[in-house]
Amino acid sequence: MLQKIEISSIDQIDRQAADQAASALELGKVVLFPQLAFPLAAGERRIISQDNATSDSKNISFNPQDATLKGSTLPVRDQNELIDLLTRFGDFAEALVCAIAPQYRSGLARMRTSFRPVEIAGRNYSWRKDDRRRHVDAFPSSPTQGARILRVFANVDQHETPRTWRVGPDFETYAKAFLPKTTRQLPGLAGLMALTGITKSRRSLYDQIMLGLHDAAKRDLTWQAATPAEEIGFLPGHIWMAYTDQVPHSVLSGRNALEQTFIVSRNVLQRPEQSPAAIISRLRGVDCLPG
Ligand SMILES: O=C(O)CCC(=O)C(=O)O
Ligand SMILES: [Fe+2]
Repeated sequence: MLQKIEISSIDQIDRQAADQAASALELGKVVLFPQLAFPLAAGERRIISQDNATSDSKNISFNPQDATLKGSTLPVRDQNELIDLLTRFGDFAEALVCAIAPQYRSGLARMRTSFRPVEIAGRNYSWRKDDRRRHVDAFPSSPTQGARILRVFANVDQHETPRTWRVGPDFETYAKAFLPKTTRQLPGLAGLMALTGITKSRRSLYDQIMLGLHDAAKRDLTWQAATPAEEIGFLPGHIWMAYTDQVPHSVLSGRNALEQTFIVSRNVLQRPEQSPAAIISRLRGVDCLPG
């Protein structure tokens, strides 16, 4: 479930490295760039090493669409520096994605950039928010209608703390285990939620099923314990990315990560037949994508 690409700068990505990375991503692997560090300036290192998040938020996030920062208790001057850092990381992540999959450029939307300062191990979460349980990503208030969730991460910890993930099994195995546990959406509810702003757009059958697959896995502690996974330790300096709507993943420990979320439209995928929507539609015997 892991594809390593040994390059030390984005410029070094040639056709072969790009193809290797893009196919691995669409086949549901985590793509790791062990030599491709995201360098920090001295002032940025200072921001990262202080106590950063408000106690009830697990992330500080920057929304590039309206330029708002959420979850930070830093003084205003440092907040501006953090916004600069997150913007620079977003630019870096976007350049990396476009270098490995130039065809994504026309279908790529840059969403939130987050800084995840707080140690994962030993915190308390509700089961639905507990990313220490394996899951595929699905956003309750932001339906994608079949577009994909691509995320780029960097471990920027200054004390050599790895960020440890567990990944697996493949999406089809995961979907077969949990599809029977997903529930139907009440008729009329999707329209009502969109109308009242509970969701930003209409929750399609695809979105409903993906949320069900997310929740059912996190609820099932027996499955969590019994299903084998591959453990990966991402070290400071590592950059990694994955279609997190496709790779079952959990994070066990680590602190100080940067993350950039992209939404990738279906029509730029190289292998749409490997996507969660195609696999779910095949297993269910119905087309789960909207019109
Ligand atoms: O913070 C991480 O390393 C991953 C957490 C996660 O599963 C998520 O943000 O969806
Ligand atoms: Fe996740």
